[in-house]
Amino acid sequence: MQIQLDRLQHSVLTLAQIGATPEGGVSRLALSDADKEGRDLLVRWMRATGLEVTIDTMGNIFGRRHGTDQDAAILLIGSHIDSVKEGGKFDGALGVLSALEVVRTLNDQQRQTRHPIEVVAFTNEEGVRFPPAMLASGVMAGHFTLDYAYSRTDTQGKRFGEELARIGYRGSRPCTPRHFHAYIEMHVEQGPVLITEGYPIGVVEGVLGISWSTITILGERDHAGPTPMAMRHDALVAAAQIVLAVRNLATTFGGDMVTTVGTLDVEPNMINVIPGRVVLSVNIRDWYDEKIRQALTMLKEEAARIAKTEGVHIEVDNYWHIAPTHFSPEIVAAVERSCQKRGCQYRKIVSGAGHDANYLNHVTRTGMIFVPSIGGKSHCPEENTAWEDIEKGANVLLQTVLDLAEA
Ligand code: HGY
Ligand code: MN
Ligand code: MN
Repeated sequence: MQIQLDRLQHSVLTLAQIGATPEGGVSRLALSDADKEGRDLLVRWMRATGLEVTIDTMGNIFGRRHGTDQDAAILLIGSHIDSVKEGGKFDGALGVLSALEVVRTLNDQQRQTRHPIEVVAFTNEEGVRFPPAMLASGVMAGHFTLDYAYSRTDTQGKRFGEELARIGYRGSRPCTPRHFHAYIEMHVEQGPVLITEGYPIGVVEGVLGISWSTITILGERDHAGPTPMAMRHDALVAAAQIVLAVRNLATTFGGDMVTTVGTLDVEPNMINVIPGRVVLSVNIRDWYDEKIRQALTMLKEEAARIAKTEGVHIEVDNYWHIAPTHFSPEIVAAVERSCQKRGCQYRKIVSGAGHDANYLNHVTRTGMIFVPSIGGKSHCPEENTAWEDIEKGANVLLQTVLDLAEA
């Protein structure tokens, strides 16, 4: 039994038209009009595939295919369809649409499974409009309350709960764990390992731990002309030292550690005014939780030193932390067996990118299947994966479903 690549390709390219950017990427920020349009299309496709669609209180979309044993645990397969701004057409969408393609293939072959199968699209995996990331899977895993999630606001002050209702996806089903058998997520690697080493499949063993912080620097806004240098409390000069300190954490700790300042807002951001306030984001990731915590402590100490030297006030708000994820050895083995059955070359791999699978791993046995990213690129319009690799990945997902759902 093989998936139908042309059908999967058509679905991916059709969804990619929604929020398409001129450079060939997609902007489908969570709960935006483009996200709603993508959701509506997915729900239409699910219904056309004979799936029973339900929406939960976080807007997660579930398409259910009944099994022969209604009491059997649910095999959950999927990912997310929200994107970063000007992201790629495969991040998230490929996992949801490959899961749908698996169900379409089972339908074509009239194959029944003992376990029910549900295709899922999780809300706000990216967390770029409403931080933190993986918010909806995090609510399901009990790591965030519904109130916390609904209260998250974007830079325009719009609240998550209201935006979810506005797009018509504030469902009634509680966003809580159900009787799940396992969760499998197919995803592009978003890094350079598989493409460099020439493997079409990555059997994912886990995900780096992630820590997100906001650093606010309060200096003194003043005239850029008559203010002598010795009198200045320049928030941006302090911020610049923080940015370098963040990068140097990775150099100091080495190993898998990656550190990023992705956003930096300067106020009032005018050529003739000494910046009075700067807000920047800090993203620290590593395979060892202790190293993440040590890095954060080191950064806070560095910030205190910079604050003193520059005569500014610095606040570090570490608002999100998810420990490194180790996926279920049973599911990792099931994915590995599928590769062997399908004759696919693979290598074990750890994910540097966060996924809803991080939180599902707290709810049920979880595993992931990676396919290569050309040039290792992602979260940008250049994100791309060869269709023959996508075909292999989707067939490994199909095989894993046949085995776990007991076709
Ligand atoms: O940030 C991440 O790793 C994910 O893409 N949200
Ligand atoms: Mn993703
Ligand atoms: Mn992403």
